[in-house]
Amino acid sequence: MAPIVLYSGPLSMFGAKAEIALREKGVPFELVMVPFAAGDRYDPVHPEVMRINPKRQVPVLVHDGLEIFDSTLIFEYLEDAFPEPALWPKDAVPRAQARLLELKSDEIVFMNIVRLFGLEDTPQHPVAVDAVAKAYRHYAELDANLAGRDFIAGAFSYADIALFMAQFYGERKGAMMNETTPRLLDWRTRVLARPAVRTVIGRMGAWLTSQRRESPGYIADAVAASR
Ligand SMILES: N[C@@H](CCC(=O)N[C@@H](CS)C(=O)NCC(=O)O)C(=O)O
Repeated sequence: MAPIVLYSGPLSMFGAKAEIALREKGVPFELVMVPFAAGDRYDPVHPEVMRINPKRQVPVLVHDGLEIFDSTLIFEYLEDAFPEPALWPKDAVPRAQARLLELKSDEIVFMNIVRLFGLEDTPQHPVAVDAVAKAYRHYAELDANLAGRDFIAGAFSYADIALFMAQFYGERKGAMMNETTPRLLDWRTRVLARPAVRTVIGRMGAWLTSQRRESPGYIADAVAASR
């Protein structure tokens, strides 16, 4: 079987989702880092990304003749192709609930965080206030949901990977998790302790530092370990 190739980018939160999943599965892969334009506006230029993904976005995954894009679709392929260790719950209802949580991280938490891009220095801007309020509303729901659980869908799952990456951007852009959601803070510590997560987030933090950009304090150990 040909090795998996993952096209990602140094600051790609969706690429990081796919890479963390590959590492959690213990599947060997080749990582191609696609150069991005400066700032947070991405501009992948790799010819393979442009050929495979009409949206010109990373992540893109190539495996044995299969060429797919979109981090959530990549999760589904990895689960089908490499069932162990399982990263979705087994039964239909908890599985659907976990998938919904994964989708909400991308499409509710992260989409509100995207609204903060460019407003980092004007947190009182009405758009920023609204975006943070919406992200916090979701954090509060997740915090309540974590009562009696270590991870947001029970066992560690793709839903945790997606939320971890969304909140990482929230931390950088002004929707930081705080003591009003203490279970989420503990959850974050648990997720960050996973070697797959530490590796990917540590390298991302080191990249930010190399560009003289700030990286959240809570990943400092992972960044130091990645050097
Ligand atoms: N829904 C897609 C989103 C992918 C995405 O937005 N990728 C960003 C990098 S994190 C990108 O390549 N953006 C470049 C662009 O939109 O031109 C996924 O889950 O993979």
